[in-house]
Amino acid sequence: MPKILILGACGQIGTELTTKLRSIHGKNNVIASDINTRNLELVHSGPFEIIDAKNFNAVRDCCIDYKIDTVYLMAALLSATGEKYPMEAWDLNMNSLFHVLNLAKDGTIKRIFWPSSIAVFGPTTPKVNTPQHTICEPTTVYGITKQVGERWCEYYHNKLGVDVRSLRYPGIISHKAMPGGGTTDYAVEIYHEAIKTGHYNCFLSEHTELPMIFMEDAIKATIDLMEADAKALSIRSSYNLASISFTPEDLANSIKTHLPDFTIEYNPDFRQAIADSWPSSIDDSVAQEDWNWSAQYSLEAMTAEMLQQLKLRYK
Ligand code: AKB
Repeated sequence: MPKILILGACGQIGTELTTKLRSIHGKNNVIASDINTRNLELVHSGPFEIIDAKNFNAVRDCCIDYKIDTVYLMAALLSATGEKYPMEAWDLNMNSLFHVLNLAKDGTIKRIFWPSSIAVFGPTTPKVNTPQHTICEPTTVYGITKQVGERWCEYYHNKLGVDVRSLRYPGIISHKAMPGGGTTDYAVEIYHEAIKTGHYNCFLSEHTELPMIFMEDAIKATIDLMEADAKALSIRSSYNLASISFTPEDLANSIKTHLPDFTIEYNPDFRQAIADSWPSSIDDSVAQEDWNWSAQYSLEAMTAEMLQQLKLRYK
């Protein structure tokens, strides 16, 4: 059984990753940690430690105390927050990565998952079916941290033998924990507002097409990659990952098939420029070839599931 530490476990992905990994490996083999205890359900569902991922000694001591072999580093400041707090984003996103890379280099831990993002791409990247290997000139602080992080992951693998694995996540849509500080967050907020008020004020314009993925698929991709045979992996920077691409208008229309009275208005803010710098669709054929990746959820299936789950929550 692997012994796993999740840093940033109370966030949008960490919450569901922790639950899934505990169901696979047993709750006592999956240590959840975050900077605070904001998700009480998670805190009480198995071992939990308060850890600031920027604090090397705290991360190292936890790895030693629990004899951790695998770390999922999910703590990060995302694109919109990164523009407001550039130095904080650099500090958290880079130093937490160096801490776990160095723990693997020293042999304290054996395997790392680190999320990258479609934010590594920029306005000079081909926008449609963005290839695995292409121009990456990100224009956001978050994108810069992810691009630099990818280079360091590949360096630590090639030069120092570190088993680090990574995915370039698209926007992730889920109904459990809310995302925070991202540009793709509109695609989660819209479902909550559709159920709560029947109206959404969208911060992106109606034709802004972005790559997205439903949480179930994102978790499956993460676990499949971590379970893949190391010899099959040709990418040690970060794999392109694709599922569905849609615009706010497409999403509103899919909600209207269930809630015909739903209305939407568009008032783009500073996040529009971030979205405009990102691809509209991603080519993930290398992930398909190396570790058999394929997504399950369509926009229609995701909308049906999101609305059903949120109706139960808000009823
Ligand atoms: C964001 O919008 O910042 C994130 C991402 C695409 O990495 N969801």
